[in-house]
Amino acid sequence: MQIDTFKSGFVAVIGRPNVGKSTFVNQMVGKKVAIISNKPQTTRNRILGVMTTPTFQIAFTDTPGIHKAHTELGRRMVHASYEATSGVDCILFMTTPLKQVLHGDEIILENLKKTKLPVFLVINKVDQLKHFNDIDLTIALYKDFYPFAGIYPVSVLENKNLDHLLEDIVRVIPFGPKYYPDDMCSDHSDRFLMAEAIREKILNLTKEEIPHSIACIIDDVKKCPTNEAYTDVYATIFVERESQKKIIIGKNGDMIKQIKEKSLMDIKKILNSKVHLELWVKVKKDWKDRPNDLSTLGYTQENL
Ligand SMILES: Nc1nc2c(ncn2[C@@H]2O[C@H](COP(=O)(O)OP(=O)(O)OP(=O)(O)O)[C@@H](O)[C@H]2O)c(=O)[nH]1
Ligand SMILES: [Mg+2]
Repeated sequence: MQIDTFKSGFVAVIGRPNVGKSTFVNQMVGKKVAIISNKPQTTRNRILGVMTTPTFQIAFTDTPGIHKAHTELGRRMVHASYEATSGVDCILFMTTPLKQVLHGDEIILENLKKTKLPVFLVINKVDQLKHFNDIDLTIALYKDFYPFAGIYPVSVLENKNLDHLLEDIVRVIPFGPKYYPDDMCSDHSDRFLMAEAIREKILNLTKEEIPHSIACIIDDVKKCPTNEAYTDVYATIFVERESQKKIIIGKNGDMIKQIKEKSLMDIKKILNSKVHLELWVKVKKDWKDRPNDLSTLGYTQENL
């Protein structure tokens, strides 16, 4: 690595929930560092996703979707997202093709007006447009609203136009050292990734208030005492109400069985081992508004 030609930098990815921020960071890193779902507020923590090539290294920070928070957890998530925009080299503001500037986007962009950093507008999901030219309207509206350093209509799912965006990110990041080792993709522990994998399965298998009401922690990870080839993983899923516990367990335990089977596939890959997974479901009433519960579940100001 030659310091005078190698480039390295930090990039925050922010935007409303569900616009595709985590999908984008995973795509850039080439590995799943953040969970994805079609439910808003999937990501709850800042997650570092490191992309390393022979000529540059970019540390992306995936962030929770910025929304009007109604709970203490929500307020902490939004705070964490704005915090992620300091100390970086550039900011990617992600939105989707729209016929007007959404109020949620207006609020984020008003906040970004304080920054002197280059802000790139990334309009994701252009694959959903009936006519590609319709994107011109979104571009015109957003351009009037904020002095973006660049505008990129992209489709992360179809890998469309991401190369242009990447080229421009590399242009704005400075020459510098490789901050992270080649094999480091994320800053989170295996326990975090496993808990998130379980939460992702629940997000994708349930609806209405359940996705927002669950939290998951890994209680223990140890070698199986009777079979060395296996790792035993013990996890607890927390819900807010007794009725939600019933839904998570499902009729004859069908739902928890599905959650377990789908989670196991990811957990085996994370640990690179055969796994016995034990899942428990517990009720922690209104945990999203109780600072002590938020700490127990890992949602502290520092952790987010
Ligand atoms: N059609 C289409 N869907 C996409 C694209 N990128 C992401 N999605 C979908 O959009 C949904 C939300 O994606 P996420 O990456 O979880 O969105 P997010 O912005 O991280 O959401 P939060 O974590 O809630 O803030 C998922 O269903 C993705 O599959 C895209 O380019 N095209
Ligand atoms: Mg996300």
